[in-house]
Amino acid sequence: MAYQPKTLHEIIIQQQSAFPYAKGELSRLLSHIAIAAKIVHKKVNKAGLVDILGDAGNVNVQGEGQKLLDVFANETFLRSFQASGIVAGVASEENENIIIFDDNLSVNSKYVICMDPLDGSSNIDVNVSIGTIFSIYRRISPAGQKVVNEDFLQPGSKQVAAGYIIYGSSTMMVYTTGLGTTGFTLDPSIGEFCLSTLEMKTPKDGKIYSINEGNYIKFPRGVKDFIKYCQEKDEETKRPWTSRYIGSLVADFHRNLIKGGIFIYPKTEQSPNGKLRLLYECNPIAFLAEQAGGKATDGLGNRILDIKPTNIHQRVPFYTGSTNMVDKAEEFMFKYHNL
Ligand code: P6P
Repeated sequence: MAYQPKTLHEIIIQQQSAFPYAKGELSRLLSHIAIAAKIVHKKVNKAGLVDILGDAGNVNVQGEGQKLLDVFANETFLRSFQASGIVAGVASEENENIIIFDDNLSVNSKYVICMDPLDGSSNIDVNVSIGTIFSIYRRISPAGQKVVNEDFLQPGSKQVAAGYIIYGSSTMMVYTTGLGTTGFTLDPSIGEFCLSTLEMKTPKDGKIYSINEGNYIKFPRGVKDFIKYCQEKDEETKRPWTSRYIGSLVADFHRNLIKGGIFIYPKTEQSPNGKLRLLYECNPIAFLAEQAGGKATDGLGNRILDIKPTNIHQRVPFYTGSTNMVDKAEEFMFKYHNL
């Protein structure tokens, strides 16, 4: 039978029918994201061949050196969002303040986006998988006016959609609109994201723990004890578990989503809120994790999606993945929490 892949567009339309009042704007927005993703895919895949590697020579709001590809990805997604006429503004990891689209179409549109245009960029020059992470909300300020910070400071539970693109051995787009977590793989021969898994489900248990053990001595006691727990021999829980950490959130999360596992970026004395950003790393990943049957908390029982943001770049300790593994890690954290 001829190759008849289900494309991203077909699935979006199919899922849109589950939203009786949807006018197709969210569907069109997801399609615009896919177009920008294909443009970034093309650049990332040529990174070693064209003059796009290395530093852009400036520093972003996080104080991190900006890579040429970071800047290219940020500009590509921003241009695509503005061209869509469906987005009123963007909070990007690469920009200190929110980006307001004040053209006639955009200022009347109802969606805002939080994004990390190219997460894991320190891995760009060594050919390790990197990713784009996005999170979509309905604005709360009235249409017709410029968006304001409050439009972006909504709890993650208010996301209407979220997802990531992982630029790896293949380029995949994984997203949710609240109807489960769905995965697509880019088929470069036809330039389309084609359905890989309609409902991605993460195992309740896993055998992979992902954490930067280089920071071990700075970890809270509960995290140190959990790491030791992972390394002890135990027939029933099939320990010792395997340590896998690539230093690219999207790649670490994607592996654990499929195989089962836990990803932890905890607080330390120096970084009391950890490193990962709530709006455009933790909230979208948490939405995807929960939609796939997993869990995402701050390590002390607070659901990531319930946290009310106060700053667009705020950080939060992040524990996500297989439900039973997150629960076990929290058991160790609670042992010392009120001491
Ligand atoms: P560390 C990449 O810079 C990133 O934001 C995430 O993609 C990744 O999980 C984390 O930082 C890695 O941080 O401190 O372990 O290098």
